Amino acid sequence: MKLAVVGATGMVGNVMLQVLEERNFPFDELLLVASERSVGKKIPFKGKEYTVIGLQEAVDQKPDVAVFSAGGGTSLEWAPKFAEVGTTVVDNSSAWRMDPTKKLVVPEINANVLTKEDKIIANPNCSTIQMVVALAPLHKKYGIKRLVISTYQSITGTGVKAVKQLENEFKGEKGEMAYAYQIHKNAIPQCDVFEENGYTKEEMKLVRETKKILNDNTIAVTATAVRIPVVGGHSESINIEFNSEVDIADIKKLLSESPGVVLQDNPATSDYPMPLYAHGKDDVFVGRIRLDESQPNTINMWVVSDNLRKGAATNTIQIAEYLLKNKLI
Ligand code: A2P
Ligand code: 11C
Repeated sequence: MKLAVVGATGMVGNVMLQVLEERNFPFDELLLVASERSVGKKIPFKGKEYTVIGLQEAVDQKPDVAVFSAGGGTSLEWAPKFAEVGTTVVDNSSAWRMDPTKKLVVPEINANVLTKEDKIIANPNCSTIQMVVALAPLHKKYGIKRLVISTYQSITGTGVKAVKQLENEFKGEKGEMAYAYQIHKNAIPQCDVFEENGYTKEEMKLVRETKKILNDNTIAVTATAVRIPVVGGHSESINIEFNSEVDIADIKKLLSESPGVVLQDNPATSDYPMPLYAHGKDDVFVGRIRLDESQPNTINMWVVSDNLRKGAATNTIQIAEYLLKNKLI
């Protein structure tokens, strides 16, 4: 088994390496790949030192699996080149997600759609992954009619530049800006760029990807995505209207038994999910589950997860693990 990590020097690539190590992902050979700027750089992994190589050199080595987190442009250009030499690519960028010929996978929900013929597999957007992990078991039992989502997103979703911006602002120093505005002591109601309909790309990812993963175009989805000065993970307030009457105790039971979900919901002890505690963990934390008293068949809940983990690196590696376990590569 030859494994390539494309974007190994990046923020998500770095977490991918941590996750590979923690989960003892099996491989015989590891290729660490980045841009020409990083070729020759040394990266330690499991007590060994690896030299970063470029994309063409990696394709020439025909890895069995390549996990990608090197931006949409790199994926669009290079994933097909890897696929052509027989590599199965699991891609964390937005490049292939809505391509009808590509599968968009969250292992807890729909890994069973994967076959040996899938050579480019898309990993969903972070805010979508954590939400659908919590929604899928509820949709299966009660049928979701409509979702109203508000997100509170970590600056790590924007990358290193945003983390530096917050650090600088915190210290009162000037530096390069990742956002158009100060993020320290602020909330910016814009994640990614605006589309023509007045919604941001991040908001439309929540709308489109949710329907594709849950394989149900009848679900109505509307979202507001907000960036806040937090580093540990994304938080989401989700209002869920179901097709039938729901029982809060049963919803809590369903979630407590769902893979990848940790129920953290006890108002009496002020127990609820928070990004400070989700940071560095692979689970999706759910709490504040309560009936929406303003209309029938509707609940509110609060979902938190580390966007670099389950929202990116962990989900990608879990897809690769599924492929191996089911002999699809
Ligand atoms: P590099 O470090 O050489 O620029 P982040 O999202 O944290 O910015 O990381 C992006 C990752 O994708 C990095 O590993 C980066 O490598 C890599 N990358 C960016 N552009 C390219 C490219 N054109 N070819 C290969 N890797 C790229
Ligand atoms: C954010 N969701 O937090 C983004 C980051 O489509 O994979 C990842 C962008 C993507 O702003």
